[in-house]
Amino acid sequence: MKATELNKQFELNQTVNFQKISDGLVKLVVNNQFSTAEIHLQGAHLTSYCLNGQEDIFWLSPIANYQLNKAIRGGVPICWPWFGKHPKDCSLPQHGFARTSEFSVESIEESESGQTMVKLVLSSNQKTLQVWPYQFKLVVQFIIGKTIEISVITHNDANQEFFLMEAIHSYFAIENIEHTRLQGLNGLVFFDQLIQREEINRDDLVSVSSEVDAIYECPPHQLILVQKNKPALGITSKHANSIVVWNPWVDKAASMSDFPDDGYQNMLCIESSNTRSKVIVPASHSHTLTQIITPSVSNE
Ligand code: TA6
Repeated sequence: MKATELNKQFELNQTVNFQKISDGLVKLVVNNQFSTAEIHLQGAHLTSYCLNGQEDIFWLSPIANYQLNKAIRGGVPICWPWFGKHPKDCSLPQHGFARTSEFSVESIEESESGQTMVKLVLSSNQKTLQVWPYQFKLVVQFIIGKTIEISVITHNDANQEFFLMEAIHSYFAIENIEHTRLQGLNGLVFFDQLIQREEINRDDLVSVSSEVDAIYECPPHQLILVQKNKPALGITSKHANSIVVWNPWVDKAASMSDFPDDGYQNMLCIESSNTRSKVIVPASHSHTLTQIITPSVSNE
């Protein structure tokens, strides 16, 4: 549906506006009393969230692609219904097909407390059934206010159970990666994707000084992202069996055409996810993965 039609259908006292980007792509801009956000209908891909008057919580590549069937580099891509390479067919897109699929708008509402609640939906179709043979309805829900809550809600409309892997693949904006720590992963087992081996993390404050691609198992509900000159940020996960921590560092950053060579210094991916073991969704049941970001928390 075009931006003009969407603006007519979902006019919400000037707090939401649909804008045409390019290539027929449309993004939703939310501007309420607490914060602003931008969500692309392709992939239900959030690319910005700021408390009013403050800096963006998320990192977005300045050389990202905005094209049909291309994932945007940065913000919060939704990896679904698989994570990483497809387990059987490497010709299929990495991280599943949700992030390059066209979502439609199910609803946009304002809560009594002034939050904006957006639901975008992708239902199984001929194209998805060719790569993933199950009937489904995928809803990505955003609750935008003093915090931002992102939920990936999978409805199994098939007559059999299915398995899935998924990640809310959040790129957090970092002032300086060398002065950044991630608190709360002490003692956890993690799978190091770079050396394909399980390790145990012994640091309560995880730092990054080289390429990291780690999948932490059975994470705590809340992590805290600590930076030198910025408020500590709370990252809460619900129904996640893993947390992925990724920074490409120098060489991998240079190898990506949509990622600035020095971009690794100002981003860190912290992903609420189900990647170390598959999620089983029984027929006619649903599963919800959630990440809640609180822009300023105490890290005492
Ligand atoms: O979440 C970490 C990861 O799986 C890395 O291995 C890296 O591939 C990253 O995702 C980005 O993947 P993308 O397909 O968006 O380039």
